[in-house]
Amino acid sequence: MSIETIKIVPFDDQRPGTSGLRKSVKRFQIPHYLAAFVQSIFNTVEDLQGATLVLGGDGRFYNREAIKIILRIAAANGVKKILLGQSGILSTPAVSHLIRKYYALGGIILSASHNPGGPEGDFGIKFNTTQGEPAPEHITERIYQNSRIIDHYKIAPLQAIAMDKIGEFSIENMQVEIIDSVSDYADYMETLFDFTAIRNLLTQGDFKMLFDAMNAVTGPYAKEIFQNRLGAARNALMRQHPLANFGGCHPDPNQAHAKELMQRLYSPTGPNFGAASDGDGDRNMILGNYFFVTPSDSLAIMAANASLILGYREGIKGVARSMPTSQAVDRVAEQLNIACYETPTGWKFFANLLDDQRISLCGEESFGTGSDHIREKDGLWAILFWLNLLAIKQDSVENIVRAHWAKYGRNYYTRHDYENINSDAANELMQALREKTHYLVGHRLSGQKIVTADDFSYRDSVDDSYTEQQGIRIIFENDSRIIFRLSGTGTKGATLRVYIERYEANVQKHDLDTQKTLKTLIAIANVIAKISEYTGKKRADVIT
Ligand code: VG1
Ligand code: CO
Repeated sequence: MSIETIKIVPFDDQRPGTSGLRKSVKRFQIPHYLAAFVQSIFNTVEDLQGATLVLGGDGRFYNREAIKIILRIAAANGVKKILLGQSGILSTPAVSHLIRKYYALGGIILSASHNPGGPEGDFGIKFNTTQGEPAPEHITERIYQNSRIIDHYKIAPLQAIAMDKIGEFSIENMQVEIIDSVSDYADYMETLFDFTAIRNLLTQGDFKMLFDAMNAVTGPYAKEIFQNRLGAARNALMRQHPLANFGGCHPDPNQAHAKELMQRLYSPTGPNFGAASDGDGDRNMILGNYFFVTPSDSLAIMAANASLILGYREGIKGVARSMPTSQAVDRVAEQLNIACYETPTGWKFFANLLDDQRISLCGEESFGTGSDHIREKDGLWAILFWLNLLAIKQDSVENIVRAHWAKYGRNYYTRHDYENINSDAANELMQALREKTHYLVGHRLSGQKIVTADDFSYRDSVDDSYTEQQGIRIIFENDSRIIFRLSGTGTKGATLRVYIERYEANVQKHDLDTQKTLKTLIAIANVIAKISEYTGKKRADVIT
């Protein structure tokens, strides 16, 4: 063995955020930066010797270079086998699935998800553990503490690494198996959904779908699943070829960043169903003709209809949503008489509830939905769920959503993001709000009494772990909510997210414009948090 030990000075900025370590590509390209973090993961993880790991990424700029470095470090650290996606490509949900299917010790995912890519864009790295879930906070914190003191890493010598062909090779004593990125995942989807019913929907009659892969990782998955296995038309996919810079766009499936898809759905001759996924394939946006489904509503509708779907026929055990996600799913859980958990933002907080079989479905307002089938949110899974539902109901997306509102009421919902603001100002804004919460309860604003004002904290009911400062909540007696938190995935300055929600039971009032009907709450949010003063911005940069 000719393993080299490279001495380094540790970096001080490797604390993982909401979803792994995310930095600019430029930062990751600094000599030893990526290697130091990878070695910190390996120093932290137990049972690494002789283990199997899954490795892959969303194909963004620096994906291949990072994989070569990681393979050499893994070989030097006693890993026995790496399952590597062909050409270095694996979506986040596919990694989670592969870890579970092949009983791997864990996996490394290379992605900055919805953040832009390319030499001027972002890169990221995330470690998932044995059940396929994002490492919990006590592990990410240990990785971070290690990264602050690490003074060397071990690496196998440079060698040519061919990752484009299915097959096997070795690096020192480690075996690398290049696997098809798509087939295991696609096979698994066939066990959860009625592919025959979906195929009939897509091939008989005049139903049309359009999927926007945003030039990100889901292109090859969508081609295999929607076209090869389900018979979708040739023109059912757009931006299907993965590009290292995502065509210069934000691979974020929302109304602001999937403009062309929106335009094509908002047309009299447009498709019946539209959908998009993000950089690493874990997010989803669902559209009908002239109709946008909020992610919070999507979760609620899935929960209400789960027992119709093959993989969930036994019924669902419970549901969970992240705290800022609208309370639409809570109403479904109440009707079904199942538990509904409220967790901090980030998928890792669902993992224990899924492992302990307390919940079957979970989701976030940020276009993320998933279930106990894996331990990540899953974009294509959510889209297949909707297609399966449409095939069963033989009705439009809009009618399904409206019927849901008629039964449960509608939670009007919006999120306003103020991006790239000064970090000190953002922290001051949050601190000032935190102090205000102490005397807001009992006050009336626009006629509504505030019943809760706090900084959300969470105690995990499975392992008792505790997490604080997860967002300021202001909750009114009529269930309206204003929530403020700072993003943990951005790489430039700070991003303030303001989440606004109002419940409307009256079906006569389910056709209002979201921004207009939430206007008063939006104004209250601005005044309470002094948003314009702290951020210098008159309006949000992105409204979803
Ligand atoms: C955002 C979303 C959060 C999501 C996270 C990772 O985090 O708000 O709900 O779990 O991104 O999603 P933040 O801290 O920026 O608000 V992904 O698709 O980047 O893996
Ligand atoms: Co993502």
